[in-house]
Amino acid sequence: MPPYAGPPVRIAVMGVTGSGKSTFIEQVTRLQGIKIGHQYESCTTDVEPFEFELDGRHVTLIDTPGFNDSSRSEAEVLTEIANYLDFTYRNPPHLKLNGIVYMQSIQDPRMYGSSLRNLKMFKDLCGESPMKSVLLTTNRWDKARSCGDFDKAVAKETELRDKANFWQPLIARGARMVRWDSDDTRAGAVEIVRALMGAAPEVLQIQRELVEQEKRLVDTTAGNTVNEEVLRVEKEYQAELVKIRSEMQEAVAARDEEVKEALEQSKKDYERKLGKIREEQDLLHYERRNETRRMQNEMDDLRSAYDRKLEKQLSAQKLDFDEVVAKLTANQGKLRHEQRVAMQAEIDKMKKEKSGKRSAGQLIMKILPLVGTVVLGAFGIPFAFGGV
Ligand SMILES: Nc1nc2c(ncn2[C@@H]2O[C@H](COP(=O)(O)OP(=O)(O)O)[C@@H](O)[C@H]2O)c(=O)[nH]1
Ligand SMILES: [Mg+2]
Repeated sequence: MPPYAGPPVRIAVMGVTGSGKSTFIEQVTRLQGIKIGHQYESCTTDVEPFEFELDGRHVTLIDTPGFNDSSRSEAEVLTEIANYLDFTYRNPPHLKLNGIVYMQSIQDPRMYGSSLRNLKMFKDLCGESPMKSVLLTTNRWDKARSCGDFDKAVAKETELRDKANFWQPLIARGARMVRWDSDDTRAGAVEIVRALMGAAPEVLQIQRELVEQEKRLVDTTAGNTVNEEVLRVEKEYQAELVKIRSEMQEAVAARDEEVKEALEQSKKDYERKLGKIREEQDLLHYERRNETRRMQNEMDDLRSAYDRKLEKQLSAQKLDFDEVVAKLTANQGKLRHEQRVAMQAEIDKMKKEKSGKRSAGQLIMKILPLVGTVVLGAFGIPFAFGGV
């Protein structure tokens, strides 16, 4: 087992499409094959984790799609992000985020509608608590310099910091603002990741809502924001259809075939758009509880089948209880503090049993989830890897 210098670190990278999230991740991780966008296409359509090692720690950077995605609706993007955050937090080992890098180009002449909307979604996803581990990161300073726009960029930075509808409320709640100055591309990006590595893992508001409160997506804060917009657009389309129908009656009365045909086409377009809106509503109203229960049950079944098989193999090995305890104790210095404490508790519990009831196999079954198979193997505990 690699002797990591601390617990694993998970950092999400968020921001509008084209802000430079994938570029940032590529720079830090030096991983090949990360899709970088050009012009207006959106490359990151899925939530995607990228793993690497930094300062002896296992770090995962999670690339996310922006809410201004050119090919997908807000409901689809939110579903994608929510599913990932839900699944990773709901299931063991209940992963949380240590921090979030929120990327913003300093070259945007002003905060566009899409930037503000994306920021609103970001606030809704995070909620109140985790702002301490948010780094509001500005990039494209290299471009600002080369275009002679550096002073303008600094003014923009001040505006982002001070304005109530930009970052000021986030900063007031503990978010920090940093520059990712691409003149020292990798070093700067690594410093940003480092600044978040010490932070304790936090649960995002959307994770609390979905997992702890078992809400449907539409009933979460972020889901509600998307749904309000979906409902507004639905109303607009329906009003258009009413208008088209009455205009059609007039065209029929006037026997104007050309106008009638154009209106027919228009009607079809709006009906298609309404169909798309319904799909978005279905996504938001989807009853997740059933699905997550089913997944949980499947995982539990798999686990107990695995446990039964393992227990059988272990008992067939007729291990000596005292010998296993001695090996575990001799090696405990290699474990993290909390693993050591939990392991000792299991040993003490088993020692309280009458000597006939003490089982090395059962003890191993208890210790296994705490430290993993590889570690037990490294401790010299005879272990059944094959066939399980
Ligand atoms: N000049 C400059 N270009 C950048 C910077 N960051 C990203 N880009 C460019 O911006 C475009 C979009 O970047 P990408 O990483 O795909 O954005 P994403 O949609 O947020 O993942 C690409 O053409 C990048 O090369 C930066 O700091 N400086
Ligand atoms: Mg991307």
